Amino acid sequence: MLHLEHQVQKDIGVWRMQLTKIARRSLVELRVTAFDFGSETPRVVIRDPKLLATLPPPQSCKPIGMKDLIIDANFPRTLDQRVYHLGLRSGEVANRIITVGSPPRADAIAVHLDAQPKPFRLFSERGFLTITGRFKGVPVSICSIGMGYPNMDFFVREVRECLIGEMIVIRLGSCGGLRDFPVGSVVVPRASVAVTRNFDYDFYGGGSTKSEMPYRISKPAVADVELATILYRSLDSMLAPTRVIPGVVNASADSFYSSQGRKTLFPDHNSDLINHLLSSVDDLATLEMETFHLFHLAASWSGPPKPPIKPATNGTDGAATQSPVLDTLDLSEGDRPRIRAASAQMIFASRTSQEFIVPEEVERLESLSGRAVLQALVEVDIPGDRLHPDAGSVWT
Ligand code: R1P
Ligand code: URA
Repeated sequence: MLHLEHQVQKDIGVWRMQLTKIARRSLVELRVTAFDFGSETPRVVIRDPKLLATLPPPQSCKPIGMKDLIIDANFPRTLDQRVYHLGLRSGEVANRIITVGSPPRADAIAVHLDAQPKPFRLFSERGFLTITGRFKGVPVSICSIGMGYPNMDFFVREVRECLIGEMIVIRLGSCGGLRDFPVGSVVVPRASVAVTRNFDYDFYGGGSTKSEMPYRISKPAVADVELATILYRSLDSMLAPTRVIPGVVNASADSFYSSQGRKTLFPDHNSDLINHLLSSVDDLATLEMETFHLFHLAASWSGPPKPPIKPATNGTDGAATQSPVLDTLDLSEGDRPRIRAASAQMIFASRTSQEFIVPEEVERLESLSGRAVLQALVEVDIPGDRLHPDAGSVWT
């Protein structure tokens, strides 16, 4: 504990030197509400809305991130507490989130947000776009994250650091259909598997190795059942006559091309991949690139770290000592805020008929599906004590 306090004081000392221009008050007074015990140097995260309000306001036109002074190599943040790639800080992202792949899709969905308060909009230097406002009075965020597992990883981990309480995420993305569903249908998968290129396979030499397969299929990661049910009902009622299909399985690939069985100029050894996937994964219906990682991270997150109880070393009777701040983090399993995830997948490409969706249909589908996802998000019940505080947030 003494060691910890020493480290925290050291960090605060560095901050004090560098932040005096920004916040003319004693940093020792800060209400520090998150600690990371996993790294050698405990990390201090400010979530106190009053303090955050004294830091510079968000600059929606200036990209934030890589050129700012960063104070922690383990979980990089700028001095004004912004995460490194999304550029957000606490109070700029809501508990209920729709995540999409492209900024125009995010903007098309943002049209449905309430006019007041005016939605907050932040583009990060790395191309992540966050729009936060209210839908039917409920705080929501729309996050455009780009493509693939790494971007989903940045999004989930960095948003989780900016949020107090539950994190409810619905991905709205496009996909390829592997069954006879028409393009323009929407799928709500119950689970997803990862399909990854096996880099140990002999791709250059003709693939003679018998022991290695060119692609690997993971075990499934599952959607949150209640969230997926609410999502399906909302899409089904708002998209008619569009077909909405629940309960199938998705595969998230690490390439749009090779590990989705497409032919390019590269020797990808994938001519039999789609048949292999269909025969190996029950109920497989779609291929895209992010859902597995979202479900996997949501399932593996077990809440903020529980503070370790360390024996006292200051000559007392050895009883455990903890600060009042740390005590507030000592949550039992059932109390821990969760990450709950589901996915809505719009079939843009039919891999059976080779059809591709037309642009006018994309526009209609993205807007209607976006509205249905927002509706699903606001129908999810989050107890008041698991909501990020309104005070100091961009949605007040
Ligand atoms: C490929 O074209 C991209 O489209 C799909 C895939 O998952 C991949 O990201 O999703 P989005 O439409 O959300 O980007
Ligand atoms: N997105 C994908 O990842 N694959 C498709 O076939 C269509 C959209």
